[in-house]
Amino acid sequence: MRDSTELLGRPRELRDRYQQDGYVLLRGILDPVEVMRIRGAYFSLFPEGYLRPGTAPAAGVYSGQTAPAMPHGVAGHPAHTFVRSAEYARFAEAPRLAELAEVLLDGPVALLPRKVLRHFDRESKQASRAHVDRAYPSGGDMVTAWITLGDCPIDRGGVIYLSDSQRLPAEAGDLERSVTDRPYDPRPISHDLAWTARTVGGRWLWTDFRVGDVALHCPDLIHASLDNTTDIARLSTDLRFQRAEEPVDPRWAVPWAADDGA
Ligand SMILES: O=C(O)CCC(=O)C(=O)O
Repeated sequence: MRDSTELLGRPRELRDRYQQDGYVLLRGILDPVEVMRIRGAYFSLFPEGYLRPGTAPAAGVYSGQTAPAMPHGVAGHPAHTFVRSAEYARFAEAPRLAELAEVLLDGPVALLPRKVLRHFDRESKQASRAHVDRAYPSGGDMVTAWITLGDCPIDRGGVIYLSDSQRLPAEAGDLERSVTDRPYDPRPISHDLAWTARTVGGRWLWTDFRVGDVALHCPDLIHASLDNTTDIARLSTDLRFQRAEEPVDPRWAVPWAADDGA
């Protein structure tokens, strides 16, 4: 990924870069101590045994056990609880993030209440399929902030972007959805990322994310995430901002649950 941190403080150039690339990667814009505090608060919610004994919650070192019993993000799972906490709300509502979204969307923005928390450990054998956020309606023009909650080097499975895919005609993704492990779901393009790049064109762009970094992408940029092949849990949040004057899709006006179907 191209690093656009040098454009902070030059709003017009940052917006131009976002429009050109479909994303901007900004290094070190959040306080690492605060981000690690949030990471620690989340992992503190897990039952004893989930984290490796003797390690701090903020380290998020997976013990190899598969607790908790319920799937990620459904009622009763720590992610479901955490996205409803005042602590997480304060983090998500940081003025720094909304200010950046205002620069990219060129006007006042609103943070959508449906804020997603993604946690993948090695055992989950899960990552995000290639998709565009436009396929998950939330209203009009919007920008997604992908925030790593802790370091996320490539082997921990961060977000990746398919270069220039935001320029594809809207129908391109629909036409190509022939290789998918979710044939009943028209939203993901494919679980096969190599096939997606070969078919749609472009290169997958990646980076080693460090705590404090944020990537912001437009709703038409194809993105996915990689497998976590390490013992350290990967944790991130997706925050979506849209122009303040636009109506909010009711599905995005309520807190996220992994099984809400939105
Ligand atoms: O963090 C990831 O794996 C990507 C999540 C994502 O793109 C989404 O929730 O729309």
